[in-house]
Amino acid sequence: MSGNDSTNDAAAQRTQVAIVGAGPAGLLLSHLLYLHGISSVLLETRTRDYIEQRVRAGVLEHGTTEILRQAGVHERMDAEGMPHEGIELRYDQAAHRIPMTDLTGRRITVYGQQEVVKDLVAQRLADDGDVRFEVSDVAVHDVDSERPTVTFTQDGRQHAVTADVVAGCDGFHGVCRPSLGDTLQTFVRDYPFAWLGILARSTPRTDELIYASHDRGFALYSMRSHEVTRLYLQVDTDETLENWPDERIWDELSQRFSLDGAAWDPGRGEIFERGITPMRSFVTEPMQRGRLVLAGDAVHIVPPTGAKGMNLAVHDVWLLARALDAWYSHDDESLLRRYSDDALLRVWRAQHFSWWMTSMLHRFGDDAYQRKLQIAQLNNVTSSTAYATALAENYVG
Ligand code: FAS
Ligand code: PHB
Repeated sequence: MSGNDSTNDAAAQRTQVAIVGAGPAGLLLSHLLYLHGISSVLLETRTRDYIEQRVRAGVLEHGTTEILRQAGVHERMDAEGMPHEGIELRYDQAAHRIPMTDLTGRRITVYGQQEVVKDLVAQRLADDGDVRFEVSDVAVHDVDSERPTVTFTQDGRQHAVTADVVAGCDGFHGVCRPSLGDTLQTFVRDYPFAWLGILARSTPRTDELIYASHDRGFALYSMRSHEVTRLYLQVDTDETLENWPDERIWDELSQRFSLDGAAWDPGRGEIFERGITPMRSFVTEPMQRGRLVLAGDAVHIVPPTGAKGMNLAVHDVWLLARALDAWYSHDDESLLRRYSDDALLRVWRAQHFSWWMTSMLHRFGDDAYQRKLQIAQLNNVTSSTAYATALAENYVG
């Protein structure tokens, strides 16, 4: 077969929505469109195993669990997810519970992002969804036309998918954002620290999450099940996992979670997953151009302190699916035209909340004034119902 045969073989497939990226955003969008009777092709560079094992977010806000229930992909979440009604703020050697459900009537659900991904992949495949794993050389073309196209390579052959709309759900390092062209504006804030995250085989010692603001730095106690804990430590941006053997991780966590002047043992166990995540706030505006629309981490990033990343991605695609349904079902393009404006209202609210939680809880070097402000803020939040309610409303979503 000659070199150009593969090109000739690439018959341009036709679909309504071409989706780039099979993270929570792309997978949920593909499923929501299916429920509306809208066809899509979903392209993913990684393998199915890889995306289903990738450890990331852990907290589903109220709105996200409602969207997943309405979409019919909630069975395992409801069976295995852990409903939580409060969080604990720990500072100055004392524990302070924020009774979120008492204050808002809503709760969060602790259920790993990779579990959401597994549920969505299973549902798409059960519905014969067109999901292409291990593609490469993905490129977006003609986004200002009425027939944008996505080209890619799979199994050594070039392919092309022509659509009415291209949805860029390919995360922060994806290829779609640059196609927004030079009209876009980016807003960035980098933080002088990162998070070292671990998964450990250990029975959780608490029923709820603990956010600890210690003079040595921030720490977070979370979980994935009754047998696995998820813990994070604030570390310097240039830290490496090699500098953090298990013993050092556990000792540092014990110090940062200390109570009443004594170290607090988070429950040691085998650490079977670890990683370091940089912390940044990032937004691109607008989130669309012509027939290209972006959703999730492809167009915004929040520091995970507010547990908003994945929840924002879910909200974006819920708005986008609703807009595309109005366009296809009623020839009403108004929601699609204002998708970016509508999504950015919630994006910026989550940006502010994530920045506020990050600024309140992390150590910023030896800035003694900042530390005093943080303690004053924490005293406010843990003594004022109004302040606690504001935190709870933003956290539960
Ligand atoms: P994703 O990045 O999840 O998915 C994008 C997908 O596109 C990926 O599968 C990628 O392989 C694929 N892709 C990339 N380029 C492509 C191309 N050219 N062609 C085709 N496919 C392509 N959020 C929290 O709330 N709490 C946390 O603790 C937390 N921890 C995180 C840790 C890390 C290391 C990272 C990176 C993020 C973390 N987040 C956390 C945020 C995270 O959960 C995101 O908000 C969430 O994954 C967003 O989902 P998507 O927008 O679908 O993007
Ligand atoms: C998690 O469980 O991974 C988690 C929980 C809360 C956060 C961030 C991450 O703010």
